[in-house]
Amino acid sequence: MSQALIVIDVQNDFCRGGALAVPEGDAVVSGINDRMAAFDTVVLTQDWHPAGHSSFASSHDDKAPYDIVDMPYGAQVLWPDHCVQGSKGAAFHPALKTDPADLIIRKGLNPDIDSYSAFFENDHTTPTGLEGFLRTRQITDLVIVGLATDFCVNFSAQDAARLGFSVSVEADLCRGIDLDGSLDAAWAAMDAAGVRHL
Ligand code: VGL
Ligand code: ZN
Repeated sequence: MSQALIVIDVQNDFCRGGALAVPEGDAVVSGINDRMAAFDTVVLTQDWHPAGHSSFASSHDDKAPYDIVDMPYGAQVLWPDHCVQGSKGAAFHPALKTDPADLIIRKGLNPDIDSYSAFFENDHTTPTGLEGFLRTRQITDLVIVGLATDFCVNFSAQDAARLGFSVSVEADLCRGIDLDGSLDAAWAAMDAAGVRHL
């Protein structure tokens, strides 16, 4: 068995003072840094949207952040502008160790489709390429940590389990946004998909 650590979106905009700050987002950074040492393969993901991305409330008339709209690929929460390509908010948290990363995968680049998962855009079909990277390295087991538990961690973990990887999410190294019970719903959905968690 060969395992990889997948670190989801530990970026300034999801941490204190950021555009879409996750409560206690910063609290995961030092534990994630320590965890990296146990893995031969470390992957970081980076939410990386073009300005005017369709997931931003500001791109829609008469919509506010956290409203939900129907997109061709399904329901989409609208967010404050965040993780705009090249911005300080899109950069990794300054204390996150990035040197151990084998791969940095950027997602959310398509202006018309959001991408919570590290594996597929929110249409659940357009791949990011991460699956191929992991398979060509014969990786079978994934540990997933980062931000936010109920969105990008959740979607990544479910996709990984459906792709046949053995998946654990380490809850103490994740923090959630929790919109209308989304955190409990995310844990239930991950359980149903066969994701293990501590
Ligand atoms: C995320 C909302 C929008 C996340 C990214 O990293 O969980 N959430 N973009
Ligand atoms: Zn985003």
